[in-house]
Amino acid sequence: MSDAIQYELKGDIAILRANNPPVNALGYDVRIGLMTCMDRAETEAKAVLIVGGGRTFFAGADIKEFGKPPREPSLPDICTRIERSPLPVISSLHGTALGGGLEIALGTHYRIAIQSAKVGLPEVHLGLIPGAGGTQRLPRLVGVEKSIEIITSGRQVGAAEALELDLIDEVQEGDPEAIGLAYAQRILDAGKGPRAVGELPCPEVIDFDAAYDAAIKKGRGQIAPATAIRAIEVCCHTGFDVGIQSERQMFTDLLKTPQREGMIHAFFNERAVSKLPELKGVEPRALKAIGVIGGGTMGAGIAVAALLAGFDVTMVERDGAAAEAGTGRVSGILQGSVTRGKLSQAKYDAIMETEFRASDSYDALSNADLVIEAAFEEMGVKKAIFAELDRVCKKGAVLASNTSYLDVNEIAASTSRPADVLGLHFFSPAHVMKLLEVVVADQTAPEVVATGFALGKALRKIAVRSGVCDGFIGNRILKTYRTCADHMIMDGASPYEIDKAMTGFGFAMGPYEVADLAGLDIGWATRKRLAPTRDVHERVATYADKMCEAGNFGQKTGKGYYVYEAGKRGGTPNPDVTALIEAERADLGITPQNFTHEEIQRRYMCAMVNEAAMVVDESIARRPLDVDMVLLFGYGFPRHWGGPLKWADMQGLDGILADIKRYAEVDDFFWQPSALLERLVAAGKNFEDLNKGETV
Ligand code: T1G
Repeated sequence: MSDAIQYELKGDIAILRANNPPVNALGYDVRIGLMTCMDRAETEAKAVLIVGGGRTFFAGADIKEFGKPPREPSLPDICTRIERSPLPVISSLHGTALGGGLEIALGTHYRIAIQSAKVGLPEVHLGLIPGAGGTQRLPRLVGVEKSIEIITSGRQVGAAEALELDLIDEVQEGDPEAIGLAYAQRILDAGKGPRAVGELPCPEVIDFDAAYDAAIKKGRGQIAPATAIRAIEVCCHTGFDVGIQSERQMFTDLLKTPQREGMIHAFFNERAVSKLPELKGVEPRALKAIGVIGGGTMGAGIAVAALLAGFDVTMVERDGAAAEAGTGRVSGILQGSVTRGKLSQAKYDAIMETEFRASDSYDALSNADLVIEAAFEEMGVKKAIFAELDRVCKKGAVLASNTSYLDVNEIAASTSRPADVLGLHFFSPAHVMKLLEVVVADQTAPEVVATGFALGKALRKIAVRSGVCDGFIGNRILKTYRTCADHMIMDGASPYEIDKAMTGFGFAMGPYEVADLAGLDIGWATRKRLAPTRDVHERVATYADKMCEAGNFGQKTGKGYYVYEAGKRGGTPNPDVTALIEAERADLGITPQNFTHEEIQRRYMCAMVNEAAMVVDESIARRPLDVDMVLLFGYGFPRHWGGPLKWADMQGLDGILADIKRYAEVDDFFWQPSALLERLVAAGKNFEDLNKGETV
């Protein structure tokens, strides 16, 4: 028998210790172990202590088992088995008692935790709801409102808050097993017996329909949070056993949904994406002192991300005034963290006094282990900077550019050490956005690539390897699906319909709301940059240039696709834009056609998938999952779809290819089917097959 649960009798107390590293997931062996050890304890002990070995209490069901045939015993049965034991059962929590882990603890009669322990029911992040009694026991302990907030947010609750909520009984410092044993002995000495949460009275009733509707609206298409509210509602109207059955039914229904498949795809691949086979055994270079060139929005954000990760940061600007301004931006961002309680004043002072400095001299970078250039997006400027870095930086220093589309090979060629050069493309705001594109140039050395990923890990980013092309992975694909949207505008759709359709798909903002936020001048500059080499067959809307020529850059000027009023969230459609679009259609002799939301979504997604397939086919992205993670963590792609290529697999690649070919009958320049997409359809394979290492 496996020792996934280790059994030890200490006096009158049977210890059931989880032994399933790394996170004591409640896989089959662990579940069998819990059942058999409970049986054994009841033959010889007077109390039971359940505790996690290693770094954490159970961190939840084994997510790898989802989608496979279920194997008894189920988690709900184990929780009920524990709760109905004639012996008092105590759980001692440390690390992260999440999902089924917390549900096991809720099935025990008493709960103690160490100060750093965290608990939670994050199932909604997997497209699920708690499926082992969480929606029935939690409300009986902490009430309905707090249960709805904890379950629909999926957030982690610290030990102190859990104590306040009566979710746990005691918080103590020390070894989880030792404090658990002492607590169990005190319970025995006090003559206390089992105390079943499931037998507590049903909690208060609230307006569940209103709560459900609010969850649907907030979920932007996600169904799990709203479903959890219905499960909690059952808890308020029926007995425990009926409630458990209803919860189980809702849980198993959600197991079958594409959203569960998409979100678990995201869960595993946000971890897998930074684990590149080519870097196995490759040691990154040591990183302690980081240089940042440029103290603008990006440079300051990068500096803050590095400072908060504990690095020593030297910022270099062109002169004293700019260095001072950059320092002001850094301190402003950090002060915001202090105000929000995310950073202590003492830590802020330490950072600003000893860990951060700004200079107007490149000589200040002579000791930097890695320098990130975040200066003006112009190749001449970059080359001059890298020539300086080549002169002053020590041997072995990694030289990185934060460029968002320029050729990193050309930048590397401006130094005598191209093997030490790579791109580190952060996303604004750099201290918030999780995505980091690690752009690998032709001569970048493997240990330099490994250093880029080590930096990403230290900054708690999702680092994705990208090859060199215009826009790398994300911006290249963005340009294509934005162009597709512009074509739909020329053909009859309005920017506002497109925004509405894509927020209906699950995006937080539509493409034109995003453009207004980022600044329309960015796209304008790109169109001007690419104009000299533009193919004559390319359809380019000129109304957007007219908006920019009039100085309408979006939120920063108060007017773009939308008109923004001071102090008001969001904007209202700008009638000038509609007039410009109609005039351009008339000039081109276009009779506008209607687009349904479904048609807008389908075309937009087909364009995204098609370009993404080309990005994979050209090895700019190593695998389809790499593209999925870029879109999830850098472009607000709805997580419940898993990413554009996971979405494509779930829709069926043959249908997507057929639609692209149909669109190509009207515009065979923009709609050129990806050769990879055609090979996959011909072979009856999909993008997930490529993620598993298959080739076509
Ligand atoms: N199942 C399987 N593998 C898991 C896992 C899990 N629950 N949690 C983590 N792993 C793997 C992970 O893929 C990685 O593998 C390694 O463990 C270390 O994880 C019935 C149905 C616990 C906070 O959602 O939030 O219970 O990449 O890198 O940063 O109601 O892992 O090394 O091969 O993330 O220290 C509910 C998910 C499940 C918790 C630790 N529980 N996990 O973070 O390490 S559903 C969760 C996490 C459920 C019941 C329902 C985090 C962590 P590899 P890591 P970490």
